Amino acid sequence: MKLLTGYILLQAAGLAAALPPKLEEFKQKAINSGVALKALNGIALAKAFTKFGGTCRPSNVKYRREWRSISKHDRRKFIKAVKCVMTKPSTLPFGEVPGAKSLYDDIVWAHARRSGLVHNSGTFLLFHRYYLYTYESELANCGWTSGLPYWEWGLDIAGPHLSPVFDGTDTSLGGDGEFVPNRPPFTIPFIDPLTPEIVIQPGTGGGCVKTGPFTGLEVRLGPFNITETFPVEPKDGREYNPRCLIRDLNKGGIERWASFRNSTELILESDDIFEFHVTAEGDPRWVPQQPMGIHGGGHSAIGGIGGHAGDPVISPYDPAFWLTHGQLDRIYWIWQMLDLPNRSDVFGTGTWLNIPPSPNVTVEDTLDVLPHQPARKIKELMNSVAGSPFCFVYV
Ligand SMILES: *[C@@H]1O[C@H](CO)[C@@H](O)[C@H](O)[C@H]1NC(C)=O
Ligand SMILES: *[C@@H]1O[C@H](CO)[C@@H](O)[C@H](O)[C@H]1NC(C)=O
Ligand SMILES: *[C@@H]1O[C@H](CO)[C@@H](O)[C@H](O)[C@H]1NC(C)=O
Ligand SMILES: *[C@@H]1O[C@H](CO)[C@@H](O)[C@H](O)[C@H]1NC(C)=O
Ligand SMILES: [Cu+2]
Repeated sequence: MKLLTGYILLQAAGLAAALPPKLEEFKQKAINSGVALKALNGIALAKAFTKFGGTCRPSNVKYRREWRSISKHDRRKFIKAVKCVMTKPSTLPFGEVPGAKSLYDDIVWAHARRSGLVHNSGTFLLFHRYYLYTYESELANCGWTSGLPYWEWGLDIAGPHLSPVFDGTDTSLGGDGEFVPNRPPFTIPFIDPLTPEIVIQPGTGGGCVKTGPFTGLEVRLGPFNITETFPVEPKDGREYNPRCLIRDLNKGGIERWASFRNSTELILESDDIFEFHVTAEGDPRWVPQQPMGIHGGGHSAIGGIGGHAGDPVISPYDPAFWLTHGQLDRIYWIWQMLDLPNRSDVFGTGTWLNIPPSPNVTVEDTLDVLPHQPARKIKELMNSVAGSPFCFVYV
């Protein structure tokens, strides 16, 4: 690790003032194969090492790694920590969410209660960053003190069912759901009549996850009535409603929206937070032709409860949610770190698709992840190595 740090610092000295690279600087082959994205991650990392603040420094920064670059021994250790979070009792006030039995349920609820405020809104990227941090902190209390792993979708364009993330062994997050034949395609309805309907063909699963460490995982909260959830805290869905974890691995989600090319172009072609955010999230108001984005693409590669094909409000029930959102945050992080001073802003209002209308979010506004993390100003959450509270980088 010392060697790595020294190398990064050396690079940082040369790169600190460099302008962000442009699309033309990379060959199409490098973009499609992931070579370009890896290089961009390297530059972002070097630049991040010039941005330390607070108590965050090279000696205590957490390295968030791709699942494949974590040893099998450590993957088992990570899975053990996840199970520990799933075993710890709920700490929510008695009766508030009767279905929440474990700390993991509490964390799922933390997403559900804010769902109508933090999707297709100005807080989307940073709420989810803070949310990942919440989980990473609880994993640390359970013995996993390294960075939260992420899943590079581009590596699995041939099919997520072939991925070490989902191969069903004890070093994976479990296999695909049981195959359910003859399912109709899933169609995303759009508000704007001019947008094309997005049709997602069923993937290779569709049923309960029956292999790997999370076999028998009990999904308890939900389903939530989305009409009610947006924009207020949902009233229904809080009861104990035990059922299995459903997955539907689907390479179409990666091919169409979350390939190396899609992630790399997003980074290189977004000049400001408006472009980056609305493209990444596929906000139908601004990019009606591409209403999925890498975010929707990453989710639909998991499908079922893990994806928007299921119940997006409780998508964190799938242990793979965290790796998919880790990848989204990584792409955002790379984009930011290439030019952090100019990329520390927010775009959008405070409600889902601005329903009901709300003021523009500003960096002086606050975000929380109740009851786990206190309200913090959005501007404090911009820099992942500012120590306020973040102290992580992606490698
Ligand atoms: C969801 O909530 C809305 C608004 O309260 C209501 O009109 C609708 O009937 C509910 N749907 C279901 C399936 O309960
Ligand atoms: C995503 O990339 C693939 C190639 O990997 C391309 O065919 C597809 O059109 C891209 N999608 C978007 C939304 O740009
Ligand atoms: C980024 O910010 C610097 C000053 O911090 C400025 O000189 C530069 O022109 C900005 N670049 C862009 C692309 O806005
Ligand atoms: C909110 O942001 C939009 C887009 O940047 C801008 O056009 C609009 O004027 C802002 N509204 C207010 C009230 O500042
Ligand atoms: Cu979410």
